[in-house]
Amino acid sequence: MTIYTSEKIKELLKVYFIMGSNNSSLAPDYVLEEALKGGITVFQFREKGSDALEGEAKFQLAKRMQKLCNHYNVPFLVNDDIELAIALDADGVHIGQEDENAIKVREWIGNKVLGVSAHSIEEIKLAMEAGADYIGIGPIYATSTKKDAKEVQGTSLIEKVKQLNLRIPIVGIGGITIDNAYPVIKAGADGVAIISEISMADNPYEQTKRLKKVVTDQE
Ligand code: 3NM
Repeated sequence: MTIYTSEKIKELLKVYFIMGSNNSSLAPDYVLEEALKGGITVFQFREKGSDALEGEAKFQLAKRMQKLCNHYNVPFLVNDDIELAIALDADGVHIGQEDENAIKVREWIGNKVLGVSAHSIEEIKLAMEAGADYIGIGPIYATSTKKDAKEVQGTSLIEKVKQLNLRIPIVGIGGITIDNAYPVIKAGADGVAIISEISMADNPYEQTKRLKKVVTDQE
C-alpha cells in the first residue's frame, strides 16, 4: 500500500525521533542534524502545545527539517497535520485516535507512510484495516512530554500483539530512555520512538548513538 515494504518499515522504526520547536532548549534544526548524524532511522515533525509555532513559521521550520532529513536520506513524517504533509510532499503522516479518521487519511495521502497510535487490540485491528503501515503503542513508561498521554501500560500490549501474531510493524513510545529501551525491543517492538531522551540531551549526537546501540545490539 505504501512506497515501503513492511520489512523496510520495520527498519525505519528502529530509532524513531520525534520533535517540535518546544521540545528542546537548543535550536531544533541543530538538534535534528545531530540526531541525524547519530543515526536516527526516521523523523516525525510534531509541532504541538500552547507555545507551538503556527502558520508560516511552522511551515518554514517543517520545510527546513524536511530538507535536513532528505540530506541524510531519512524519511520525514508529519504528526497530525495532513495538509502540511501534502503541501511539503512529506514521506508520511502519523495520527492518533483523536485525529482524522484513518480510512479517510489513507485515501487522502495515497501511498505515503501512515502511522497510527493505538491503545488496544481493537484499535490496532481497525488501524490495520484502514491501511496503517505501522502502529505506535504507548505510553510504555511515564512521560511528561505528552500532557494528555494515556495510562502507562508497560510492554503488555506489545506482547499481546506478538502473541496474537498480528502482522504489523510496531514502535513503542513514551518515557523511553537509553536505560529502559531494551525491554521494549525484547517484548517484540521493531523500534523505539523518542522525544526528550534525544531532544533534551546536552549532546544529542552522542545520545542518539548510545540509544541506537541499545536497540541494534539486541537483535
Ligand atoms: N505519544 P518522550 S507518549 C508523543 O503514548 C507521545 O501515544 C505518546 O515523549 C503515546 O519520549 C508521547 O519524551 C511522548 O516521553 C513521548
